[in-house]
This record gives sequence, C-alpha cells and structure tokens, in this order.
Amino acid sequence: MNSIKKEFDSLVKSVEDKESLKQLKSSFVGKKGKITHFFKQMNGLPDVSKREFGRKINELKGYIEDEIRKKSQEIDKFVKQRALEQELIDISLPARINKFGAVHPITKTIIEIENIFQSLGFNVEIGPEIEYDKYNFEMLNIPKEHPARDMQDTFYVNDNVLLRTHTSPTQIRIMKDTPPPVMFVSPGKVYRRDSDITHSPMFHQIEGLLIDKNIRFSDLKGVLIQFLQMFFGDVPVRFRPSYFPFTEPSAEVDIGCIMCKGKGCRVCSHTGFLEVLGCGMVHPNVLANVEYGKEYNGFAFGLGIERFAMLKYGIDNIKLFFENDIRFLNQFSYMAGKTL
Ligand code: 2NL
Repeated sequence: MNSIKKEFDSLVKSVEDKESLKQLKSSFVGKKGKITHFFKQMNGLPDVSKREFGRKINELKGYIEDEIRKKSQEIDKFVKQRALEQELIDISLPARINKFGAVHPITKTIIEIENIFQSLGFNVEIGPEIEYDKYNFEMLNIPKEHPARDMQDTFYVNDNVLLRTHTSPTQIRIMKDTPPPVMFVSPGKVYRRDSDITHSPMFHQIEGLLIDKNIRFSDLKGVLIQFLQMFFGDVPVRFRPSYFPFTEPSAEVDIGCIMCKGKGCRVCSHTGFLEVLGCGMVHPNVLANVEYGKEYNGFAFGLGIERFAMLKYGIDNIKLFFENDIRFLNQFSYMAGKTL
C-alpha cells in the first residue's frame, strides 16, 4: 500500500488536464483500479485482519479521492486564469479607420442654401418634375408664342405635360393652394434640351418667393444681399436691370469675382463680376392667375445650383457633377482633407 501511495503521489503531480486526471482516477479507484484490486484480495484473510486491512484500504482510497478532487479544482482554476489572460483586450491598439460616405456636392450646396433661407424665415417646398404646361408656362405669364416655350428648349411628354424647365411651377402650386402671406424656397431638378461644356440637359435650381402686403424692391435687395454674403462671404453685390416674363421690374444680380477678387480673370471674362441669379417683383398677371388679392405683392428669385457649387468649391467643369467619378465625389466626404 505504501508503494501504491508513493506511485500515486508522483503521478498526480505531473497531471495537467481533466482527461489525464480521469484516467489516473480510474487506474487507482476505478472498477479495475489498483485499490479495488486490494479489496478483492481481502476475501482470503481471517476476520480480525480483514477489519484492519479494510480500514487501511479505505483510508488510502479516501486520501486518493481527496487528492484527485484538489487536483481537479486546481486545474479548473488554472484553465479559467489562462482564458482570462488570452481574452485580454489591448486598448492601446490603434482603432480601425471608419470610411464615411460622401454627400454629393450638389446635395451639399442645396442643403447649405436651404439652411441660409430657413435661418431668414423661409420654408422649403418640393414639387413634381413632370408638370403641366399650364403651371410651367401659362400661369407664369409665358404666352404660347414666347421663345422660352420653343420645342428646342423643352422636353414635352404630350401637348399638356412636360419636364419642368424651372422650379417656378412648384411656387404656382403652393400659391394656388395657400392663402397669402407665403415665404419659401423650392429646390430641385429641372430639364432643358441643352448639352454642351456649360449646359447639362438636367440641372438643379432653387427659387424663392415672398408674398405679403407692401413688399418693396428694397426687401428683395436686403434678402438677396444677406443670402449671398452668408453663402460666399463678404463680397460686393450689384443689381442690373433685366427682363423675365414673370417679374416686373426684373434684375440680374452679380457678385465680385470669387476667383480674382474683382481684379479681372478668365472666370469673370475680365469684368471683375460674376452673374449669379435672376430676380424681380412678381408680375401682377402671375398674382392674378393664383387668385391673390390686389393688396398682396412680393418678390421672387431663381438661381442655378451647379453654378453656386462650382464657384464655392472651385470646380471648372459641370460634367464632373454627373460622371460619378469616385475620386471627385470622395473630396466631399466628411473625412476629406482630414487626417486621423
Ligand atoms: C434665373 C431667374 C427667376 C423667378 C425666377 C418666379 C416664380 C414665380 C413668380 C415669379 Cl412663381 N418669379 N421666379 C423670378 C425671377 C427670376 O429665375 O436666372 N434663374 C436661374
């Protein structure tokens, strides 16, 4: 029994996992184990020796079972400890860099312009791109023989339906359905049969409209100068007389050239100024068409988004907006120009 105990003590020391421990256990106290074998030998002994012998075996069996239980707990502890060490998170590792999507420069410019007008009290109204001739031309005081209605300029769906050539029909719809006063801008896509270096058959416009009592040309000037200086910074602004069928009087608005600061360059054709929008006091015929009372008047204006985006971001070719070249678009991502 002493040699069995010694053998067990040396073997249990070298056990490192549950499987070997199980095998060790069964080779000593299992059905065919060394201890069990002693019990079988007991049969041939006299009764007095049997008791003494049995006590000794049980003692050794208890000792072995205790040692195995202790070893099992040791292994559990060790396995747990090793798992905790392996699952450690190294918080000093540099983070993966997130790739952010990019907002298209046209969308970005529309949002910027909307935000400025909203800060001045204007709402934003959206209308359909497929329109009635009536809303796109007729009600805007553009008669049947007007050159702006020429088949060369307009995509017609049929005699009465077309792709809108400006966002003004949205303003007609709102006025038709809303009693004055109204004050809103309408951004969106517009379509013209035109395609060259400076024209795309689909482009973007934003138009503004303000109708109330006693609105004057100075109100128009105040709003547009404020808007242009919020968008472009502290630039000179000038108004030139012009003509639109839907406004009277009408004006075109120039800003000091962004590129050369008014010195004269290729972009401003050496005039020092850039034409950026058209505007005027809403024509009385238009107000009558939407059944607004004679005590109401107001102003309207329209501008091309592509032109504003090109000037603000220094883009020299309108085609870049529509080619979806990822190298161009990525420059407008939230991460563009920033290093981590
Ligand atoms: C331009 C000029 C303009 C308007 C748009 C307008 C709309 C209504 C009534 C009267 Cl419902 N006017 N819009 C007025 C003046 C100019 O746009 O050069 N756009 C790119």
